[in-house]
Amino acid sequence: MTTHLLILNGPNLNLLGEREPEIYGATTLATIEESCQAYADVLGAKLDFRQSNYEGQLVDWVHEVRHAVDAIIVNPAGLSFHSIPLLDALKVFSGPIMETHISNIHARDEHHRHSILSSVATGVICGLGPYGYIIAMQAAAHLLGTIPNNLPEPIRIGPA
Ligand code: CA2
Repeated sequence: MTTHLLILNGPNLNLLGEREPEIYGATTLATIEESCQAYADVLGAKLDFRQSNYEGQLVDWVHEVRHAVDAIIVNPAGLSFHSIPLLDALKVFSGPIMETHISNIHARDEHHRHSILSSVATGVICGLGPYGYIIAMQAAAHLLGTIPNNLPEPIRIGPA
């Protein structure tokens, strides 16, 4: 069966590339989506890529897909630091959750350092720029055991 991945993006990420390029780079969210769709093809996976500025919408999406997708990759953006509703919604999902941030949140100011959502994430990727989304997809497929056989062993299996 085809692996189904969901990438969720939180508030303000629709503005990527427009402001604060020194922190978040110049790549737009549309370009990130294009690249993720291309990598989904490499993985033989189906990808849903969504963004919302509304906490409740993100919560609704997690509820909606909880039995339909195999892994969730989430950049919760500003919700990372206070959203108990998103934390609770993610808790009901039983597959891998890859929390992904473009910037290195640990190297930032106090407000941006502690994501409460990390406690329910299977893995956390940050500081790799938009490339982190690709790594998160790969890690999710690895955890699901669905990386295609035609990809090299270090990508499929890694150190044994
Ligand atoms: O590095 C990330 O991906 C973040 O999740 C981005 C959040 C920030 O609050 C997190 O600490 C780290 C901010 C998203 C705001 O998006 C913007 C987009 C364009 C210009 C300015 C902000």
